[in-house]
Amino acid sequence: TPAEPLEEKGQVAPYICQRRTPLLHHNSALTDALEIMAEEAKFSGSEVRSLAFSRAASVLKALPWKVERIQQLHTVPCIGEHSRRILQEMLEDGMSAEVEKVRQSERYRTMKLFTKIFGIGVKIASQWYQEGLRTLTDLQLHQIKLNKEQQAGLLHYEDLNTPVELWEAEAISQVVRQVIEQILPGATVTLTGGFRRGKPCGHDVDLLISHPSEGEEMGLLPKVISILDRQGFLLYHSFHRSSFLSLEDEELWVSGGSSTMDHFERCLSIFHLGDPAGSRPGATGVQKLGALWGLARRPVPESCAWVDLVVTPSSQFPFALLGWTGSRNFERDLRRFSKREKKMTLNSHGLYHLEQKIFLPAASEEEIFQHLGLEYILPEERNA
Ligand code: 8DG
Ligand code: MN
Ligand code: MN
Repeated sequence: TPAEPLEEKGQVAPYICQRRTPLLHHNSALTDALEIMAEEAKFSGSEVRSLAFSRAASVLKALPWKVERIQQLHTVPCIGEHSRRILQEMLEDGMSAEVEKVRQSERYRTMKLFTKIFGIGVKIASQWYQEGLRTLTDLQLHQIKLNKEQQAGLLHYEDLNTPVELWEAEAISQVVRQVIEQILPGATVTLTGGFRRGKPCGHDVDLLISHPSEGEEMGLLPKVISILDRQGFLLYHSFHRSSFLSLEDEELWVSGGSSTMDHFERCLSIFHLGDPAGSRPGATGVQKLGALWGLARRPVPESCAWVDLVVTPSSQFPFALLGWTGSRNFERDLRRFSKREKKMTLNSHGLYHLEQKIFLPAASEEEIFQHLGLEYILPEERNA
């Protein structure tokens, strides 16, 4: 039986996956403040505190009205004491001294700078901070050791931290589509991640690749990457297993024991985009794509973006689509809801009933929501 839409009863549902969270909402000043606190908590190594602030921000994004007084939040779930205190400050004074102090702090600013280098997490960043490092130049001066991914992240720091626009994401999808069409006709390339949720820009491009007949997609990724690389589109790439899986999950979800390249389902790459002057957003779709093709052969990188390429067999496609569309907050609660409320394990490979010990197949995202007894939430409503 499908769940009742809670919002019709004037209540706000406790799980993010039971709520509709639009991209544009009525409480940005408040959610920005809470998200800074969430980030700061993460920087200090407190995941739990970070999650609490993040959940409080998410619930405010789902409210179809602007919060004016703290009393209005009386029946709204997921707002802890600390969040409430900050919201009260914001509502009464128009700003929160605590949030401002964080925003200005040297530690917060430095941690933000360092964690924006791809592959640098909180642990390494705070180590550097403790050693007295403060700028990207400091990293070079101290000849800090970095792995290949981090080096690429640092080398292209400015470009990679410049948001990717929708038209660029679409042009990249089109390039990948054309390459794949040569190797495996009928294969599909779907733009997922934030762009599928209606965001006009993002930090990367998430592409999901599949083929309607199961098994055809095997071994596709290395071939695609090698062609893209040969054509000069890639500044960097590395293959990964689909993460998010614990070792025991791995046995459950990933069949076939081959550990060859064929088994890598994901490739993280930096795509070369050409210079901004040659690829103006005003141009038509074909012109843009042409500019992209033409400029990509230039020797000097002018602009680039992270591209996440993921391959999925068709039977897992709806699960991968749901898993890679995000947002991260939405995904986290979807999995938490499945486990806690339905005794099911959900990931981007499938849905498993822990008590009945069966996999629940699905031909669409809608069917996955049905299995979970949840009302369907459109991608545009998953911006938690
Ligand atoms: P943005 O890039 O526009 O800033 O936002 P986004 O598209 O929502 O964020 P993202 O970091 O690109 O993540 C998109 C979704 O992909 C997110 O819901 C989580 C999911 N995801 C990863 N890494 C992995 C992974 O290794 N395995 C699986 N299954 N999902 C992943 O980001
Ligand atoms: Mn993304
Ligand atoms: Mn991504």
